[in-house]
Amino acid sequence: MSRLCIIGDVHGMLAPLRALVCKLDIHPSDKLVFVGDLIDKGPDSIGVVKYVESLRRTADYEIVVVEGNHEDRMRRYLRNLKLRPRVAIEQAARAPELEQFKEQLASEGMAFLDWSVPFYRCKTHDVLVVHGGIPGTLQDFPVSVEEASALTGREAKRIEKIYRTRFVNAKSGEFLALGDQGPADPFWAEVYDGRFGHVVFGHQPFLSRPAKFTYATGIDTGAVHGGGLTALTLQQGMSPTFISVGSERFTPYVLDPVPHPSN
Ligand SMILES: [Mn+2]
Repeated sequence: MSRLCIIGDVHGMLAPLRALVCKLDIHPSDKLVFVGDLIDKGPDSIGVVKYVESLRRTADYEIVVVEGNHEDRMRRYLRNLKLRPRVAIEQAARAPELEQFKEQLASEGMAFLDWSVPFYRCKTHDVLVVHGGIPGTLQDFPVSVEEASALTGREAKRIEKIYRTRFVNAKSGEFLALGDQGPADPFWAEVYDGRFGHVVFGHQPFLSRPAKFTYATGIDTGAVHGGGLTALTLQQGMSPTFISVGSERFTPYVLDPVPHPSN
């Protein structure tokens, strides 16, 4: 029976990633999916990308990388360099790691951004994998990655919120930028009604153990903050299983923690 293995935010933590892939013992009929944010914050982003690319070339199972807000930021930077160089210069001034990482990618000849996808829907296991979350105002979800890539303007902007949704407006369900939330505004997964199926997501670290909501599961256990790296494995007819490995703290945990759902 095939398994779907979904790995949380790696953020340049190569050693835990290698250990977790080893522990997962992935078979040819399985599929390995990343929730995004392979890069930034941690010690070895380029090492992680190299490892994932080499797995993709050599492993006998399929690998999918869903983009996180950090991949999205890199992609925007590369696009701006071509189309709006002045904006790219401003971006690089704020975040010098962008230019450095671009150079590293180029010298390694790596193109993971060309094959990463904005989301992943698995019919067999009936889940939708996104990096961040689903704002309550999102009424339709693209049926395919192709449909999503063809979106422009407002429609594209609306769907791009899935990379970075955390809190949503208590009344309207609208996306709130980090820091704009008030005490009454819920974390998106607390109020998500399951309209696009069960969602597996990263982005928001739930230190040391994954978070199970009614229609969503958060699997970023904060590898880069010392909380370990976690995979969720799904297999038909079996209960979902979490498999984790420990990690050393590289970056302190500074976000407002979201309370764990009671389960
Ligand atoms: Mn993220």
